Amino acid sequence: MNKNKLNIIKGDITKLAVDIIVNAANKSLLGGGGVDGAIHKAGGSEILDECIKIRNKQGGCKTGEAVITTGGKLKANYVIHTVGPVWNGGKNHEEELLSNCYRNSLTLAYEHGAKSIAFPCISTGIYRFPKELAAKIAIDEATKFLQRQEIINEVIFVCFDDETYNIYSILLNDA
Ligand code: AR6
Repeated sequence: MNKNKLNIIKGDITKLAVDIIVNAANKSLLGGGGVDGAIHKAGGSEILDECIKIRNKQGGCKTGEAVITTGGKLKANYVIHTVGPVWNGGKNHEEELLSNCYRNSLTLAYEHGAKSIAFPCISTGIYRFPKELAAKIAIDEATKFLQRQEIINEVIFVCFDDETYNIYSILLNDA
């Protein structure tokens, strides 16, 4: 039932025409490399301006939490910026914190009436979270969320490389 609401795409998240895309940001909210750099570059300065306002108000964003800005020049209406955990061996609540990223982002998307949302594979780049474990957490949180509401009807996992795409394909086929 929920399975066809979960989709995977290989490619660049900045190109997607969905209601909301999620950014794998850092606590400063001031941009960075990886998908964060790509989103700010494609979306333009309006996104950074709103990030700075949020930062001035609440002092950045804690790990596992999420904030929302305009999508600027992107096709997406909004960007949700969430801060994934840095993988440090797995004994520093990394799994729980990554679950929080997905759950808090989905909650914020729901509150903004989004029907579709696309996620990058949070924490699996510069922050070194193991890819398969991260994919299991992402699928698990999205599945649980989709079961308890009817506003969001499409969650897309955007995989940037073949290895990640294959991991999600196998996990979703087995689910
Ligand atoms: N579209 C989709 N996925 C992408 C794109 C893109 N355009 N570019 C990279 N990825 P990362 P993190 C994938 O490193 O590990 C930043 O500097 C990438 O292959 O972007 O959460 C922030 O400011 C990987 O699978 O994010 C933070 O300081 C995934 O996106 C830090 O990196 C996440 O990789 C966050 O590290």
